[in-house]
Amino acid sequence: MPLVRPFQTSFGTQTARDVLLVRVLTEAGEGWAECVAMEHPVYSSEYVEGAHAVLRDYLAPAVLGAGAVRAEDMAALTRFVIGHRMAKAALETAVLDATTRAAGMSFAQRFGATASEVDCGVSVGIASSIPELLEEVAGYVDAGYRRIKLKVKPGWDLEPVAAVRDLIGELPLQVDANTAYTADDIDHLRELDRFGLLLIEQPFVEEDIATHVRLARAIDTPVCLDESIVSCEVAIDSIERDATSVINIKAGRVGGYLESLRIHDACRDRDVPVWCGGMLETGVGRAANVALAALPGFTLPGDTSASDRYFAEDLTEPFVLDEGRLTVPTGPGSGVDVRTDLVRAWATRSPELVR
Ligand code: NPQ
Ligand code: MG
Repeated sequence: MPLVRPFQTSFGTQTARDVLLVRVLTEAGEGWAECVAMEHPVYSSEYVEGAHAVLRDYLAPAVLGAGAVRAEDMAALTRFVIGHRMAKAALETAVLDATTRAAGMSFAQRFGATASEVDCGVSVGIASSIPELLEEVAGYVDAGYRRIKLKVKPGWDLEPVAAVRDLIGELPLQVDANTAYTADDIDHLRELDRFGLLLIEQPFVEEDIATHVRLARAIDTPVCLDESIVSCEVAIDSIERDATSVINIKAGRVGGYLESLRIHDACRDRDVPVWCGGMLETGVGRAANVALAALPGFTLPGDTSASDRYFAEDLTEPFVLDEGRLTVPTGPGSGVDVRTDLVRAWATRSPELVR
């Protein structure tokens, strides 16, 4: 799916989203989900072709061979496959969609959501100049977004952050480095303290918890881990080591929404705020994210932007911003219907059936 504008991060520029959809057919009915793996393994080790292969050759056969299956059983059934959490998340979410739909229960109800709408932020890519960045940010402020997140990297940090802070006044602002910095940059990153940021997201490589601890000690701005948090256990460990004081929850990265609920609960027990990350989901994945973001521990606006932030036309009815918020779907399952005519028309390959 073409993006409405190129999205540049410290790991590259995306102009389109290659979306792997999973549909499960069960005795109780069908369920849909979206795999958040990117086309290339440049954000995480997972990527579309790899996720497709591991779903086809390992995950789907294991689940199909297990007889009656609930979403709650799937983590154990697929534990023999190491990693591949985005692929596992997609399969589990499709089953969760089928089973909750059949039960007439919404994702929001299943997750224990307490809000009927969620505050939305927007993630803003690296621009080719400061004036272009300001023009893009001004558009999002006009649209009503309640928090701005700037992608940063060495050479694109203090100047754009200063300019945007000037433009938006007190509006909440945060930055995301997607692992672009090293320990040598700690003194430089401390200069971000003067902009009153909500947080700095994932400055160092995902395996390097120790350098995040060092930065957290040196800087007033809260440090928030994204890529590093691949499970509830890692989340708890990172919190206990004071590497992170805020957590970005992305269901794909941690293996699904059920693991996301565990992370939410563990963070709540420890008074650590969480927010819902985004992976340029279509309406299929966005619906589930909005339900998750409606849980009480999600006290910061998420990257749960409106459909038109990324796509001119969405695979479901579009999510539309209303006073900087999105409405939590209330229908059964994810609460959205996949426009199968569009999926067929835009498909880059024919569906593959595993039975
Ligand atoms: C993040 N997301 O928080 C990610 C990174 C990201 C909204 O900033 C295609 C698919 C392109 C997933 C670009 C946001 C992507 C992507 C960036 C995820 O780190
Ligand atoms: Mg991030």
